Amino acid sequence: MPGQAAAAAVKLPTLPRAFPDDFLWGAATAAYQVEGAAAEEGRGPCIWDMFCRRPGKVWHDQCPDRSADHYHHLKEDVALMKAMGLPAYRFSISWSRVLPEGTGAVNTKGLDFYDRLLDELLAAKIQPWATLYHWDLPLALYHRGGFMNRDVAEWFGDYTRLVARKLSDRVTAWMPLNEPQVFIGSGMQLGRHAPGDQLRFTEVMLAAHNTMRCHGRAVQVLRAEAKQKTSIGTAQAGVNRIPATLAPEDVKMARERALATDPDTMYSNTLWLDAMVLGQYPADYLKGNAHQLPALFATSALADDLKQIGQPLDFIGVNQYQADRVRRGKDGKAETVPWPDGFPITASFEWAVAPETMYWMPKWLYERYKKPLYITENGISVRDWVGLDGRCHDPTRIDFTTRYLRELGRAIAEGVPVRGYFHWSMLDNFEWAEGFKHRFGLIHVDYQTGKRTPKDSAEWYRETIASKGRNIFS
Ligand code: PNW
Repeated sequence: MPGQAAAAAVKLPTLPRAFPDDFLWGAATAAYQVEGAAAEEGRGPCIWDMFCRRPGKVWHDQCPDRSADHYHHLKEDVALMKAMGLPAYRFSISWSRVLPEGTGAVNTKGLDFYDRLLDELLAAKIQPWATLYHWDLPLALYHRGGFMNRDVAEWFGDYTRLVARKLSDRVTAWMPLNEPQVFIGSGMQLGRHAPGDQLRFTEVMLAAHNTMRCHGRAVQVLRAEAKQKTSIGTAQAGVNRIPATLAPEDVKMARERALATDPDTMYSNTLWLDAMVLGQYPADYLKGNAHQLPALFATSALADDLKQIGQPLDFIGVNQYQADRVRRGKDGKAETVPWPDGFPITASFEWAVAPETMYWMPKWLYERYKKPLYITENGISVRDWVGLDGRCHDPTRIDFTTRYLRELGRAIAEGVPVRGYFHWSMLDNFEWAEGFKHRFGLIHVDYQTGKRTPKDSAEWYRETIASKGRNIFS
């Protein structure tokens, strides 16, 4: 408008020179993606073992029966982490390895595997960070209704108690669930992940609600059973929005969208975090789905459930990969801005490279929830292979991670309490419906021989950790 000066662009904090001394560096994996040994030593099948055997569901019908065979390479893998100078390792426990039927009889050998893993990690001075559920529901529990069955919260609580009694003397931090957005949304609504269901929203929401009850129950059990002072959080799929420009109205719109929900979908930050941290479902979600909420939502049971779901948490973990760009549209509403021709994408899912998500999302999540944050996953799939020189050169991963960590440094410079970062992934592994197509590891794995080859990025990460990230900002 003539005469009206454009508002000054939002000013970003300048980059620091290093990460804080007590910043925690780590790398992550998940049981089903790396362990292999699918039918060994008493492990029961999980929903992914069933899903992988449905033709056409996984790329080239691949099954991770062996995968990176971490189950048999435990000592070697921890030695590789030690050589990297890794201070923390995030892994998950396979429910059906310790309880083959999901409830009842314990598989001692399965539990022993995690026992040995923890001993190795502690001997290498690596902090163990444990996820209790990274998408591998025991198949026997799916047969009993899985997350549709209200009893699932007690099943999960019993599993948590068993694990806590055996392992909590050594685990530093716990995350009951990894990315419920994805395992409920893609698994039960979209049918792209195990168990492959395509249910109506009402049923999906009931499953989501029961999933959150699992989370709350597990937090209660961990607080009661933990044998040492423990830190409990959650690992969420960041549903990320970044401003298309630094114009104040674009920043405002992106923030609004990052903290909003859309009806019909499990993909948002606030559906899950409002329930887990604030003990309530977001009003926009209840309104947008008012015509299709489970009957339970109209009863007094809901308030009791939310009390259980909203257990005090010590931190929020977010997994950060990609983002959408948002601006204020002509009608004054938020609109998604298409990426320009030739924009950089990663090998997996053609995700946009959007480092700014590491600045904006922690900042906004902190403003809403006032909890310390960890980046519980961040990384990139690259079409890596071992070269003729016997080494695995992955400059793209180094460049990607440098860009993302710079923006995380910006958030920390502004005072956002981001306490640590876990790279996804420690090892190449099974990428769910994408099979072995994608390689996310700092360490290359030859799935035929089990041979590990640390990539250039593993050496780079070692230098990053040792220099507290000074190499990132110089
Ligand atoms: C995460 N998204 O999945 C999982 O926690 C890992 O198991 C997985 O290997 C890794 O990211 C890489 O894909 C995601 O749609 C799935 O934004 C989907 C999204 C994000 C993360």
